[in-house]
Amino acid sequence: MAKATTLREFESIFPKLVEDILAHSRQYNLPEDFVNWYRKSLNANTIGGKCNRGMSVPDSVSILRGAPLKEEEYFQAATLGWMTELLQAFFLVSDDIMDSSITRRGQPCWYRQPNVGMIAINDAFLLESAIYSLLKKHFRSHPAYVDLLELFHEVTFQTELGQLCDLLTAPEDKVDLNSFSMDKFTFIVIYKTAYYSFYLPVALALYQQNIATPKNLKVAEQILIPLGEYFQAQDDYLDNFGLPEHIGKIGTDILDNKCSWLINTALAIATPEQRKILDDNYGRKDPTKEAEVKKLYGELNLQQIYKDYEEKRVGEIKKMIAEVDESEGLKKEVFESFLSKIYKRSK
Ligand code: GPP
Ligand code: MG
Ligand code: MG
Ligand code: MG
Repeated sequence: MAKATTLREFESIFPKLVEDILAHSRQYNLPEDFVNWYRKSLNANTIGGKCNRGMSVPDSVSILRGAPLKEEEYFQAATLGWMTELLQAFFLVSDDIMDSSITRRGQPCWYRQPNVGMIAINDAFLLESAIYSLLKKHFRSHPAYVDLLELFHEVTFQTELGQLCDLLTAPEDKVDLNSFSMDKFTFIVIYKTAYYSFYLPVALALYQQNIATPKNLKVAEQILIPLGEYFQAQDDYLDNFGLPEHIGKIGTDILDNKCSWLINTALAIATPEQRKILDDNYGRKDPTKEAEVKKLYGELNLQQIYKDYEEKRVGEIKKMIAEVDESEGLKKEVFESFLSKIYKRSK
């Protein structure tokens, strides 16, 4: 078994990348005050998470190589990992504004921090630009440079489509629980979460190793998309049942009228009386109404239903992993390692 990277090891690469990004901004004679703002935003929004996505790139690369990575190889793989974390930072800063969220990673959301406000929108764009700045600096001469560039663009587009569906199924002023369904949930989460969180890190590792054959990419997609679907069901579960001090964020899905895993599961089993409680209280910007829904979620025993769903899903995913064809250099262990990072997570 290849040795997994540690958060400390992975984080030790980031300061160097920040300096690369800032050096790019200095090429345009950006005044030093503004360079400092950019540095602050890069550090505040990219560091401090679990880095599961980012660390999965060096972890996958070392599994694919079947040997520990030399310093330079680790740096390359970790750089691709940090690019996925920058993409995530760009999405989270934006998502927290759209979801009117309060906290993220145990801190006030970036747009709620002193003197930031809507400058956060431009900061989100700058976090995205940082990806391409690093890609050019470190991968310009890699044979897969154009593929890597296209992959980031495509996955960003897919995520934006998913976010669009997430927002359009959750209008602020009109609650209609009939418009929700598990099929809609599935579509939303595949696009808003699974591609960038699961497919992207493994596809990057395959490109970096020059083994991104059409077959390997397809197999990776077939396993990682269901894995991402399961991950977002967990996120929705934790939005209500997780402890804010533990998950670092305060759930907003009920207040925000989201087409989440919990509401879809509740709708499928609610009695007519319980359905009325949901119709009257879901998606209203009112903490008392939110509490009614939370109470009902408990009464419906959604915790146990979620645990059963988790076991079933993970069983199916393990079965798919067991069938992976390793003939073109892909390894089952890439998927086993990713699954083990999220199975039964509580944050
Ligand atoms: C997670 O949804 C999805 C994203 C963070 C993608 C956002 C995409 C954009 C194009 C901005 P979520 O709102 O459930 O996440 P969280 O619970 O972390 O707020
Ligand atoms: Mg959100
Ligand atoms: Mg959201
Ligand atoms: Mg969520």
